[in-house]
Amino acid sequence: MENPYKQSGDALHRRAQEIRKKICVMNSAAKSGHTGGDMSEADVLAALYFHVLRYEVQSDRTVKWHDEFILSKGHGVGGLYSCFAELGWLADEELLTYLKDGSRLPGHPVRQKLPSLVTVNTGGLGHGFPIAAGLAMAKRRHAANTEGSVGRVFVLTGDGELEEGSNWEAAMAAAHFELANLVVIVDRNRLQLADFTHNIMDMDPLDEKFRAFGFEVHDVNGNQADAIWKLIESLDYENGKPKVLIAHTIKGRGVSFMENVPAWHHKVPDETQLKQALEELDHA
Ligand SMILES: Cc1ncc(C[n+]2csc(CCOP(=O)(O)OP(=O)(O)O)c2C)c(N)n1
Ligand SMILES: [Mg+2]
Repeated sequence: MENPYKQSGDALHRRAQEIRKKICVMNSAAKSGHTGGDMSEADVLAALYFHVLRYEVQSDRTVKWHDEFILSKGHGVGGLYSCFAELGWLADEELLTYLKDGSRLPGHPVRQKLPSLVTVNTGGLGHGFPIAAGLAMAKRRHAANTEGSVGRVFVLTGDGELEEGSNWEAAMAAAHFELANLVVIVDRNRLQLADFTHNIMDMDPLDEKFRAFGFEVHDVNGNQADAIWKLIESLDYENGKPKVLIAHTIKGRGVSFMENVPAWHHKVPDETQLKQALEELDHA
């Protein structure tokens, strides 16, 4: 099974920008959402869904996954819904139901609302990575039992999220069980809810921490979709080592007045700001 798109270059970059435009429109309409974190992860999502992840859209429009993705930073669900809309799995009009009563699009990903699209319900930070480790182990066993190829598991965590101790228990286990098919991607935007991570809980040197836990560590420009898929395609998934990609990103990426501004964690654009945001995103 392959990725059905395998997009790269400008086409892939435009996907990320379209995802960002949808985020701005959706959050603005809902008058709520986590705009900054949605925007920082857009290139990672574009690289994964439009190039890396191996899946098949079946005739009944459900998706069969060979690889899996877990959005551990579940508050970044606006990015995920917008990516689903860019894939044609959700209509743009449905994005406007975000956070409304009865909508399939609540404020965190819910599998029961979007079966086959959402792998695991997240939102309480610190759970996606441990679940991803278990899933990576299950995929390896399944492949051994069926003599099939091993599916990979990708999990996106926030950098603030890594303050949750459960992540480090999962890291220890992932290395111990040699989960070479597990790829943790850290959205390293250096901001969390209210301030910069180094003011709240400094976690540098993050690379050395992961290395000490037994991970293979890679740094990547997390706002460059081509750099992300190229790195992922270059990895050895049979070397017994779980991987972490420290994806250096900018929170609010793509819109000048949102970038690196802590308040945009939970702010949404008003009408004038939305117009400017869409213009900037169209021209970059
Ligand atoms: C266990 C838990 N504690 C607190 C929160 C509230 N919360 C939502 S987002 C957030 C900040 C997350 O920062 P980070 O992981 O860096 O995400 P990003 O910068 O990508 O938005 C917090 C504390 C939560 N969702 N779960
Ligand atoms: Mg962050």
